[in-house]
Amino acid sequence: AKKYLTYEERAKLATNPTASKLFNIMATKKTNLAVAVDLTRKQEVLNLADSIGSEICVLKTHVDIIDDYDQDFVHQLEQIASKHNFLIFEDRKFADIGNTVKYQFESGVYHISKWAHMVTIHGVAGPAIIDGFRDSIKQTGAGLLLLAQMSSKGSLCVGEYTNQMIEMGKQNSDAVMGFICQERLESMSDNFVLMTPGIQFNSKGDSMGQQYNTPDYVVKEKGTDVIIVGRGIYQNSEPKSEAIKYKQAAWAAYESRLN
Ligand code: 5FU
Repeated sequence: AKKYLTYEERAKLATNPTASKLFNIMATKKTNLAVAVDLTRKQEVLNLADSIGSEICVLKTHVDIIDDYDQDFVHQLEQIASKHNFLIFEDRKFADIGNTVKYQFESGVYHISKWAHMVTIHGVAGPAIIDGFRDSIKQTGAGLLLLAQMSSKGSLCVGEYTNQMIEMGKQNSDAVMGFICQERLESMSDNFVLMTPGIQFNSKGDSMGQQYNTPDYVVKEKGTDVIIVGRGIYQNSEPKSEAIKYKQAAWAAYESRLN
């Protein structure tokens, strides 16, 4: 059987500052729940963030789906994040050459590098994509999450590609805080945070390829660290009490795997 360390112990092993910070927040707040707030009006995102902020370790955004995005949105979200002690994760899925992703990260409408504690990147362009983030994250300590596996049906992030992503993470463990994945593989060392989307209690999937598992399955059986829940929470009529249910299930799964 696998030997699981506590999140406190993992915080000490982390090689990226945001990974360490996240493990500590999880341990302090006793939550390994991240919420994907895929709402399209800024006030809706902010209201939900404030209402569930005490229950989560991370709030995941797709800022490019917000119709009325502006600088004030980011400013307010940062205030809510510091009030409730959670981190902001922009799920941008950067995938281009280093020089282009540097512009996409730092410039344009969103200036993601100025406010995101972590962002996702694909490895299709090869490991030099990471060089596009280096200047910026040297200053901020932000973390990169490598997409090692995806939740959707027919995903091509499998097998040897997944192994290469893990290798890319290990070769760049100062910048890389962890992986987006569906399972803990033996080669994923304890300094990395493993985050898993595709989580819902009441559905097996949607009509566009999404596939769902339960918190208990991914954290206890598959050994990942943080569950990412979207529609299961923000589409519920009582998002706060539903968030508490996911938080409790994911935390119980974490505690039971330690024994
Ligand atoms: F990398 C991934 C992935 O493999 N699957 C995902 O679903 C990211 N996601 C994101 O998690 C996706 O873009 C949504 O923002 C979120 C899942 O939302 P749901 O409503 O819980 O399906």
